[in-house]
Amino acid sequence: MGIVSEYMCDRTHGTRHAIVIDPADQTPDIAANRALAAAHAGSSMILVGGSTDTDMENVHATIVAIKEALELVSWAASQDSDADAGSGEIPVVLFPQGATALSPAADGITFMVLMNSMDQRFLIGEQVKGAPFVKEAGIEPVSMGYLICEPGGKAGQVGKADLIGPQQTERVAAYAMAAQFLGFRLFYLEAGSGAEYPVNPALVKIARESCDLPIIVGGGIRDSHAARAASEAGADWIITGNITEEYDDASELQTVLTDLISGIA
Ligand code: 1GP
Repeated sequence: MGIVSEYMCDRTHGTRHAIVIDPADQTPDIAANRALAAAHAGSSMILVGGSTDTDMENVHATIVAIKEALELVSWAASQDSDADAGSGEIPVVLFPQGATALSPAADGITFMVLMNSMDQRFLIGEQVKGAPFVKEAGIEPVSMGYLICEPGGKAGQVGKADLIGPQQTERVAAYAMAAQFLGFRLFYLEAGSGAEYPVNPALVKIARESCDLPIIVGGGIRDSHAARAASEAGADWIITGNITEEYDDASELQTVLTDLISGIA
């Protein structure tokens, strides 16, 4: 197992938090400031990706800016024993829309199958297209079963997902088992970025009971209450995207994320 895989699959920490940065929505500098605020608030990973309008150029520039910012803070912390340490240690991982939005600067990539897509492209097409780049660049792939639940948002539409309803526990159980049997390392339950409501905690709970994989939950989580509900249902990772983009002021964002993370720690 590679370093990023080991880090993401380590279930001894309790629930951890990660932000997702969409390079289509912000400049690399703003992304870097937001990533820093998240790291200071206690986030454990930065995912970079989006459903539309990302390409090699904006993804690469964003990842380079984030990594430089985190490294600088890490270096400063190593020079000053009173400083807030640890921010430089968190991985920056690709969470791509497809094979045309990759960067060799990433620490790893969630190498995913959109399990409930009706489109061959998201089941195996993009993966085959992107594999040579991932190999050549030496980016660590972490295989992931990705399942989109209602309301699904843009990810559901773009990915042509046959969405999982909030009460479809047996369906989720079967997908979770299949994800494990297929050898995936992670299982992600997605409600869609900006979703009006997050994944039903009952679906998280049945996924937890049906496989041994780390469970990632994202989409529509905007406060500590929703984060806690997912965490208590068995989520290993809570992902937030949109709330990160609502704050231009880094210290305000840090406060909001600190509150959200305190709900799951
Ligand atoms: C990324 O869906 C998450 O997978 C992010 O969702 O933007 O709603 O936090 P939000």
